[in-house]
Amino acid sequence: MPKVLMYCTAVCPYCVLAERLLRARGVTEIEKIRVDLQPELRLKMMEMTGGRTVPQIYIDTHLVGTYDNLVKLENNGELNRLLQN
Ligand SMILES: N[C@@H](CCC(=O)N[C@@H](CS)C(=O)NCC(=O)O)C(=O)O
Repeated sequence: MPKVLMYCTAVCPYCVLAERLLRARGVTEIEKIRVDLQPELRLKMMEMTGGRTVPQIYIDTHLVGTYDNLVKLENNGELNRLLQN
């Protein structure tokens, strides 16, 4: 199972939805980076992902980005492929 990393905050419905979908696809470990607790990491997140909102998700080195992007991958079958690597 590839490494899954998620930039998130404490109160974030899209982060909850993203985690739910990832867990439904068999992901057991998600490294969470709480950008609300560490504002400097939000800056890093914005630099790395080009996104301002949370969640921002990586599957290994693949930048998924937002929850919307995660759902797109789910709908086109790419999510399972990425998680099988
Ligand atoms: N379309 C985005 C929506 C993400 C979103 O709105 N996240 C909220 C938290 S749940 C956020 O980061 N709000 C802060 C902001 O807009 O600056 C997605 O699919 O991830």
